[in-house]
Amino acid sequence: MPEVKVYYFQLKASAEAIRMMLAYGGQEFEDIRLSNEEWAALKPTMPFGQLPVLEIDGKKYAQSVAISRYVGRKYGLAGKDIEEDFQIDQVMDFYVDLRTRALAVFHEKDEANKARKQEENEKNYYPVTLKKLHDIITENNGHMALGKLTWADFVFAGMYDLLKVVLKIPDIDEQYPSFKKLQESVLSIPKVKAYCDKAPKADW
Ligand SMILES: N[C@@H](CCC(=O)N[C@@H](CS)C(=O)NCC(=O)O)C(=O)O
Repeated sequence: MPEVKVYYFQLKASAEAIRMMLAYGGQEFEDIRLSNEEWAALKPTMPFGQLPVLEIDGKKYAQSVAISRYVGRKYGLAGKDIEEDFQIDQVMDFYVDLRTRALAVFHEKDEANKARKQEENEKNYYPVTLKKLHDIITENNGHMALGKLTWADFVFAGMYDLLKVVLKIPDIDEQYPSFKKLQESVLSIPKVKAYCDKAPKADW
């Protein structure tokens, strides 16, 4: 078995899908959760100076979605041809647009800008985008694409707790019930559940 390490912070966020898929694939891995001080020393050694990073037998792989796609392919969580892969990728890109926009507000330092962007998203962007995503998941039998479990479901499930924090929609589980159901369906896969039960606790 290859020697596998996942480097990230003491969070689930964008590393959790990778950790859960490794568990799903029965791959043992070293779950390295860095403090800010440890990260400062390691940052120059990482491909893009950011995390998460997956290391396999000393080779480092970066970018959370690219890693998730790669690990997903390894464990039978991708499409059967390039057309099916496209179905997964287009929903993933739609989801990444949402994530990027929400995180931009979350990280905004200027309070006035933050409030303005949040209001704009709440008025014009989140309702349309979240409804679309909810409809996609509903039409796909509770999944992101192809009507079945794929690596995109792991990305959604792993990030959902953080997404809730950054979107600031208190009743999101009730407004878009497919989201919570999708997360629960991934987290209840026996090998994934076994990993989650043992993993260090993190809110998001
Ligand atoms: N597009 C990248 C974004 C990576 C990213 O922004 N990572 C953050 C944590 S989520 C990070 O490494 N921050 C610390 C730093 O930039 O020094 C991905 O999805 O992996």
